[in-house]
Amino acid sequence: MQLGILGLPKVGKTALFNALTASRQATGRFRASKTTNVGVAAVRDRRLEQLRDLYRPKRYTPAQVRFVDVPGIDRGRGETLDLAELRMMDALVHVVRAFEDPELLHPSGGVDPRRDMETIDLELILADHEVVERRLERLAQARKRGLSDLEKRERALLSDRILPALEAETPLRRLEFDANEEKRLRGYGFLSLKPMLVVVNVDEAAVGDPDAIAALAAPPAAEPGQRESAPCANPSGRSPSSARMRLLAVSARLEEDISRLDPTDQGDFLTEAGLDQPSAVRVVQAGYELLGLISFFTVGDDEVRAWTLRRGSTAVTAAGAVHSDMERGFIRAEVTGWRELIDAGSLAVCRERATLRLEGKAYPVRDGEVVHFRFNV
Ligand SMILES: Nc1nc2c(ncn2[C@@H]2O[C@H](COP(=O)(O)OP(=O)(O)OP(=O)(O)O)[C@@H](O)[C@H]2O)c(=O)[nH]1
Ligand SMILES: [Mg+2]
Repeated sequence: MQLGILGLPKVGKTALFNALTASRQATGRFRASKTTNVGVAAVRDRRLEQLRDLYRPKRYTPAQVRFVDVPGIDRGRGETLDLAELRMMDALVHVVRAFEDPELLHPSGGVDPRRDMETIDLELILADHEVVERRLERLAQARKRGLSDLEKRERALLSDRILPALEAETPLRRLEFDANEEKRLRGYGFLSLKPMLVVVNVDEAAVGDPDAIAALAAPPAAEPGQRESAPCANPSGRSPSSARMRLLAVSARLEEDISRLDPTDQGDFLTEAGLDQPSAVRVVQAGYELLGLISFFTVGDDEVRAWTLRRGSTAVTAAGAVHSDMERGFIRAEVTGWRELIDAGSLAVCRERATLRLEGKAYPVRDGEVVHFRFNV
């Protein structure tokens, strides 16, 4: 999974990046940084850690997430987002400032998370708009030679749905597309279509306080009654927008400080701050949810390892994630839950207790399952 961190200047993007990747990139109070930071973080997963402690394997391989922290942009100074980097990301992490600091001026005047969310959304919408216009121009030129059916469908999708939405300043993530349309859109790397996690960078005192971001989760008052207006997660989780947008309150600087402590001390400091998980875990979890990803595990004396899959993937797809031979020669998957395995102490005991099941190719692997593939090539 690749997550792109973006936002206005001086909102705490690099502080968050440092907390997430345990890096020490410079965070600056005075001058906006102009460098893109790239880092990889191992996904911390308590389930996998328990399996590691059970097997004590030669190799321990958690899943990895790549984070890219692009410099903040100041439109007033004619700066533009590092789009090429962001287009390759699976999802975007938009850091908005909610912390007060009289010595750190906000580029747009006062602290206003809602306004900043809209500002950045508009930035993404403009970038997408440019891409659509360019493509439609090309298709218009190609009309002389005649368009293929595929091109006609593409043009219809762009001009009937995508362009009007962008012109109404609606991020594409709020629209619903069927599987075919999604496939057709994939190549564009539309930024406003990417799932978005809004990280609200709050004061240290507000970090454990659920009310800190409650007001942001409500639909904007300016557009009441619009079906597609709710920009954020709602508790029912059913609206199309909520599926592709989440909010998380984080105190980036506090988490950056905690990430630099000795690992054995980190838990106490988190508890004191009213948190049970560090932002590194919460951000990655939100990313998995936004992207519909799950983890399954493979275990053994050689290696205990996490694998990432799209929710709903079948056992044979899971086998392919591990090795193409396993997919080709797939016979059966032996499946149990991570907790059942911890309780039993070994797969052999799981088998005796009948908590290890034999599943076929079409079995949908679930989050947290331990899978052993039987294959023959
Ligand atoms: N008070 C307070 N200050 C913070 C917080 N998070 C970040 N800062 C400070 O804000 C300043 C900017 O932080 P950065 O992480 O460099 O911000 P950035 O978004 O990466 O900035 P650019 O890359 O220059 O756009 C630094 O001095 C941070 O220490 C916070 O939660 N509270
Ligand atoms: Mg920065």
